[in-house]
Amino acid sequence: MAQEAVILMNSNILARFLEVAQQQGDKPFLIEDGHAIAQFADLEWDTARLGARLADLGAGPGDRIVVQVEKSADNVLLYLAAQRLGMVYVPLNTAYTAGELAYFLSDAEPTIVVCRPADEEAVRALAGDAEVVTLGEDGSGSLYDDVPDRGVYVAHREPDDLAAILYTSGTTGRSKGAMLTHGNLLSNAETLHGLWRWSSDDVLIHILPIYHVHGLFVAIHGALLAGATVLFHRCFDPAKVIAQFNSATVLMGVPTHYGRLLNSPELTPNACGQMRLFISGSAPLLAEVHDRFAEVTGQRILERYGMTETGMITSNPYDGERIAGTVGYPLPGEEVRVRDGDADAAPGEPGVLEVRGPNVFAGYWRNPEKTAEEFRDGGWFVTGDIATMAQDGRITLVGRAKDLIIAGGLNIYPTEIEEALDALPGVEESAVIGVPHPDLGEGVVAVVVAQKGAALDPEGLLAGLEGQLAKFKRPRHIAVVDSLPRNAMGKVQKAELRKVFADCLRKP
Ligand code: MCA
Ligand code: AMP
Repeated sequence: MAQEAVILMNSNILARFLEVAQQQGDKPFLIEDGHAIAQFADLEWDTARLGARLADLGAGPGDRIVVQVEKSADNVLLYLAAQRLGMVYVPLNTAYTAGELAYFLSDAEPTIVVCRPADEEAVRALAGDAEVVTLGEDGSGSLYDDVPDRGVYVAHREPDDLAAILYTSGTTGRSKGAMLTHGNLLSNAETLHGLWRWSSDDVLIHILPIYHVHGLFVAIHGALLAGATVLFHRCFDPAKVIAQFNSATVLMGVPTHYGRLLNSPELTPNACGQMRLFISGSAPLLAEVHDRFAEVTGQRILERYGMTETGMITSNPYDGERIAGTVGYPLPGEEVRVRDGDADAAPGEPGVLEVRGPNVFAGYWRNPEKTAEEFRDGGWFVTGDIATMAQDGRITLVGRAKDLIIAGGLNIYPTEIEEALDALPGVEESAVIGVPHPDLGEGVVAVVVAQKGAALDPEGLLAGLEGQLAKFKRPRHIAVVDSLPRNAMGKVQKAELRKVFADCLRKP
């Protein structure tokens, strides 16, 4: 009886998922190319054994596990096994270079690092005392060596215990690790479960990477909490996705995905079959894309807004009007305010959006100064997004207080690229901006000034960045100019540069 009471009170998010999984009989959890690659009925034992493997590697509750591997069913199981053991999961973009990885490893101080087999040597050189194991996209690698024939129990976790650290860049300084608790993740998943009417009859088409909040938490958690089957895609092929609209019900993507779907001849009024919900987020969805999608398919995309630090914050309504260019209403249980200085902005007037609620993270890992900077009294987290709130509470994002580029749903901080460029020989200074890109929404442009007497060319500069920055951060256009425009205070006028270079990526 005492044992049962402890299990009931366990706030480990995996305990909740396993309860749901137990009710799904022999239904598949993940299907890829028509084949079941994971079953709900196997989740208990598979995660128990893999959890035991992690325990054998010396890990326990609260220890970090850094994971930089390709998307696969084993990667999903590894995530769940880490939760089972009460570990803190730290997923990394597969595009990060060794230089970027070195920082994450030194900051997170993991007990275990899981990397791609081809990266093993380089990772070992950076991993210090951590155990390094490998996982290939076909399930190969040393992680699965010596998986014991015994399992571990689901570790007891309190709502405030950490479940994950997700690194997010900032306008200044190095990336910060956003600490997300079991309570954060479960509350957001439960809210979205009700709001978007998830049920065990749903079938989710999963096209996102599983190292960000969008693909891992919003999508995978949504399916696990509902007991919904996932059609698993490792990369995005619009024709393959459209072909599944007859057997699926929900799709989540970034605006680039919807732009590419619209450019596919396969997307026709009859193509949408069983689909009941198309969700977009992570970057602004152009009204034109929203309207064209509705014209072609008869369905209005539901746009929502969120952040790594907070999970989802607002959503257009399921039943009410989904208005293009707006991100809808604050989620139930969360409070949102739009501030102009120290006061609430008037309805319809722009200000910085702040949010408070059970979804808001526990702060930045080992960085109390940054945490303090981004919170106001009373637990309000300052998002850095500029928004308006209509009289009825509907939110429209109108800009960003932070110097941030979002390309294909991925955040890119100009400072990081400027610092890398400025360190190259012959560079006096640089300014990095985002300009409209037809596929990615925004694309990176670098404007560079050469030191006196130095000759710079774009190819040489790109070659200089090779291996330093993940490829998605590399400028798609580099202009070498005599000087940067500055205002009276000497500050570079990026708005001016954005105007000058507005059209340079229109034809990729
Ligand atoms: C790939 N490349 C990119 C991007 N993606 N460049 C800029 N921005 C990008 N987003 C580059 C690669 O480096 C490569 O360069 C070339 O494009 C082709 O790479 P490939 O992998 O084939 O690209 P793709 O398949 O066309 O990928 C585009 C994509 C992908 C499907 C839009 O970027 C993607 O999955 N984006 C979603 C990211 C996401 O999940 N964001 C959520 C985080 P080269 O040819 O030189 O090698 S935000 C979040 O979680 C918050 C909470 C929220 O609100 O959701
Ligand atoms: P990240 O730091 O990766 O979590 O990205 C969060 C940022 O993505 C937010 O602060 C917004 O600037 C942006 N974002 C997320 N969803 C939307 C959306 N629907 N429309 C516009 N921007 C969005």
